[in-house]
Amino acid sequence: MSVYQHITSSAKEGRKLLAVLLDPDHLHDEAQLRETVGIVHASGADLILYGGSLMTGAYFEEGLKIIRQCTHIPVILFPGSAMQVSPHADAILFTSLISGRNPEFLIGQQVLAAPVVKAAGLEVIPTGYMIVESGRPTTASYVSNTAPIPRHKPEIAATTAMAGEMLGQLLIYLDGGSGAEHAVSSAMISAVKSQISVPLVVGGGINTPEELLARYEAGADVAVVGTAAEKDPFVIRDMVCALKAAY
Ligand code: 1GP
Repeated sequence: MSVYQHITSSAKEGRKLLAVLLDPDHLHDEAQLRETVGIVHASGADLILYGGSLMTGAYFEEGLKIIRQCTHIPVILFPGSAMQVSPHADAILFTSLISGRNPEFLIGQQVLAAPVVKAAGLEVIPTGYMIVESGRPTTASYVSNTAPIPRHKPEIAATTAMAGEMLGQLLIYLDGGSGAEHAVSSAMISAVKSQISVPLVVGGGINTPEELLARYEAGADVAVVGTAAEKDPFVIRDMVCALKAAY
């Protein structure tokens, strides 16, 4: 089964998925990365996303190989730029930043990445990526030089997601950005979910099992947790417990 089939069949059956985002810029100590991945693996998380908005170190490929040694959880690249492509992953979120109006992140980086992605033989998951204002500027919004969707405008998010699906995107990713002060609101998640038929991914600022369940309740099919897992990987164990008890 492909990674995308796994996501769609889970969404159809109402099985919520938990994805852990590992950022090579933050986890560049080998011992720490091995320990984190070991805990994520033992916790029973469903997916690993790998990538970041910046790439300050040269640790990308090395880190990916270590993750593969430590777990069989599918690894999906979540690249901040065309530089973050590797054959050592299972799939790639081939994102277009549809909430923004910066051609570089709508199509520019994708043109540069396309031949590399093809040569890598990765499973490609076309993804409509939307950044949502979350209380303070995030790296994703700053680096992409785009205005996030206003937090209290669910209708803008919903119509943007509709357009993304009509353009052929197979996933919609609503992201408050890494370390978001406020996670994407339930109102926005349910507004988007009501207008699309492809699976919905939600991330940014989800730090507790309660915040996680609220995102699923509102309509997220996949929730992404990064910063909280970097601070304390055991939070993933607590989140998986809460998820299993609720669904
Ligand atoms: C960021 O959605 C991810 O792109 C995860 O965000 O680091 O806030 O969990 P956090």
